[in-house]
Amino acid sequence: MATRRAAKQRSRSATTRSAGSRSLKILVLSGPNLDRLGRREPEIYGSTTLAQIHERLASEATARGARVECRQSNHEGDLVTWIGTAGDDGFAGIVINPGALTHTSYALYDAIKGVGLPTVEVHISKPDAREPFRRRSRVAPVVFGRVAGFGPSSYSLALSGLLDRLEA
Ligand code: DHK
Repeated sequence: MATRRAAKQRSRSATTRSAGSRSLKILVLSGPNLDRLGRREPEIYGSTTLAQIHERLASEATARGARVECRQSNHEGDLVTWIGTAGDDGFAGIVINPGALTHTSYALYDAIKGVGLPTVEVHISKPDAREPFRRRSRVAPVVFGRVAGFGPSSYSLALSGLLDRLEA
């Protein structure tokens, strides 16, 4: 009896382990100045902090049987490196808010194109309705979707759309 219980237990933990390793892992990146969310221009970006956004994404991913790893850097090179190694690191897709690098970075364009993972571009605000320089996104041609203007929910909508696509 004890032996059967032990065998059942072993098989359950194997299932859990393999379900865990099967679950989709998404890389969530935020670029320059997004570490200041909650304090930075609250009339544009709101009062939610990046840590709160990350917590919400983690629970939304868990609810869908997926996982997120959330990172922020003020340095373009960090983002380029993280994107470039995302496939090798087992990520199935990327959600990225490149901050102002959206409008300038050919390096991010190349990194996203090169890694070949489905990527969603996210903005908290609606850049098209702001200064003219924000109307151009350098990464737009290499992402499969863009979400902007929903405040912190932009990240959640992007994650949801990415998981829908990966599960399809
Ligand atoms: C964030 C930034 O930091 C800006 O440079 C972009 C984006 C817009 C956002 O809305 O999340 O222009």
